[in-house]
Amino acid sequence: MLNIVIFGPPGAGKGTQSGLLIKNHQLVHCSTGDMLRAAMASGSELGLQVKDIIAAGKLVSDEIVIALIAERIENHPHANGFIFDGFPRTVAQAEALDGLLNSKNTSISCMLSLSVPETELISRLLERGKQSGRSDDNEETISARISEYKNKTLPVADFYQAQGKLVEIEGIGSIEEIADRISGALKDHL
Ligand code: B4P
Repeated sequence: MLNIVIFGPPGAGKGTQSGLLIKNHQLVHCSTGDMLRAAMASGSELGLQVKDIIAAGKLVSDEIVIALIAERIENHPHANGFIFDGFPRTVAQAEALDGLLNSKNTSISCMLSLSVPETELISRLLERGKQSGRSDDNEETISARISEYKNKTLPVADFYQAQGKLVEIEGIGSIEEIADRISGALKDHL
C-alpha cells in the first residue's frame, strides 16, 4: 500500500496536491478539514461541536479527528492506499495513526512536507477567502491557524523524520511544477 501524509502550514497547497496524487495513484482521501466542514454543513452534532473551534483557528480535539480517520480507514478495506491531508496535526495524532495502520499490517510510506513562506500563505488564504465562504479564511483566524501550526503541528515533522520518512518539497511555483517535484520525490524515495 502507498500511504502518504501530506503536510504543511495552512495554505501550503495540501488539498490541491492531494487531488493530483489521488488521481495518479488511486488513493483514498482522508482530509480531516473536509470531513469537519461536511459535518458543519450537515448541521450534525459533531458540526455544532467544532464550528466555533474552527472559526477561531484552533485545533479540534485529537479524540474527534482520530475517530474520523479510524472510521475512514475501516470503511475502505480494499484501498490501494490512503492520503492523509491535514492529519496528523499533533504528535498524539501521529502515534494514533501508526497504531491504526499497524493493526491493518501497513504503515506510512512517507511524509511530503510542503514549505511555503508565511507571507505567501497569508496572501493565498485571503485570496481564497474572497470566494470560499470559509469561516477561517480571514486575517485574524489565519494568524491563529499559523500559530497553532507552529506550536502544535511542526513537531509532527520531527516524528516522521525520526522514522526516516520526511521528504521536503519546495511549495512555491505553479501547481504543476510542485506536482512534478512531488512525483520526482516519490520515485526517489519509494
Ligand atoms: P484544513 O482544511 O486542513 O485547512 P488548512 O490547513 O488551512 O489547509 P487547506 O487544505 O485549507 O489549505 P491548503 O494547504 O490546501 O483544516 C481546517 C481546520 O479544521 C483547522 O484549522 C482545524 O481547526 C480543523 N482541523 C482539521 N484537521 C485537524 C486535525 N487533524 N486536528 C485538529 N484540528 C483539525 O492550501 C490551499 C490554498 O492555496 C488554496 O487557496 C489554493 O488555491 C492555494 N494554492 C495551492 N497551491 C498553490 C500554488 N502552487 N500557488 C498558489 N496558490 C496555491
